[in-house]
Amino acid sequence: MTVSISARPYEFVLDPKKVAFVIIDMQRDFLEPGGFGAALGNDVSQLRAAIGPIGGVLTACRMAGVFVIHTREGHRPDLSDLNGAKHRRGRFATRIGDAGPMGRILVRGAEGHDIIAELAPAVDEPVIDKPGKGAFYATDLEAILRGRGITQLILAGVTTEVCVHTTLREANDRGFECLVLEDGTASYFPEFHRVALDMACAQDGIFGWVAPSAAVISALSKGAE
Ligand code: C5J
Repeated sequence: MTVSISARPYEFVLDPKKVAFVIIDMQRDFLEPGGFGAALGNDVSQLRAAIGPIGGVLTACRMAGVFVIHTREGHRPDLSDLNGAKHRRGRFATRIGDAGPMGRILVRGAEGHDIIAELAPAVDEPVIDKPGKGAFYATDLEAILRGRGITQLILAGVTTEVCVHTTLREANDRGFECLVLEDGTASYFPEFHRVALDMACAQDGIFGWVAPSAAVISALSKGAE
């Protein structure tokens, strides 16, 4: 049974059996002091507004049996998957791979690389470790989605204009129908967040749809009835 979600630019018809909820990079490195986001000079508290809405949709997805996937941005401890261009960018004092209060910055296995406790993955929810901004680049995400017959994605996480948008564009070109959670995404720059959401659904949905978490939760609860 499909359910209709009130969204921009027009309603999104969701099929709970063919949709995946993809939660992007809700990691301590981006959301907590001392991580990658803070090392770049950002006010990390800006991102916390997305936690509640994501948590609400996560609970609704789990109750409705919707497939959930988490991603983490980070690199191998030997940094062999970190290209020089990414390593050099930013010119900040503490760089990827350097020691920080939560372990090495953006390195797999460090405390900062963990997903925040509030949104901890369940045992049956795959966690995709990605070296890039997009979740499809150099990962097995597409194989996992295709293997389960997934054709629609609900995208949430941080940051709206970087990893969420890159993943949205990658997914769009691969033929997935994407809905971005308006209040379940966040940026260190509120203006970028607003404009990134507008861009996602501009021109009658050039990359997809945008909707608030409440609309998704309400639709999922109907789908589960
Ligand atoms: C960034 C991300 N902003 N997850 N990563 O570097 O958006």
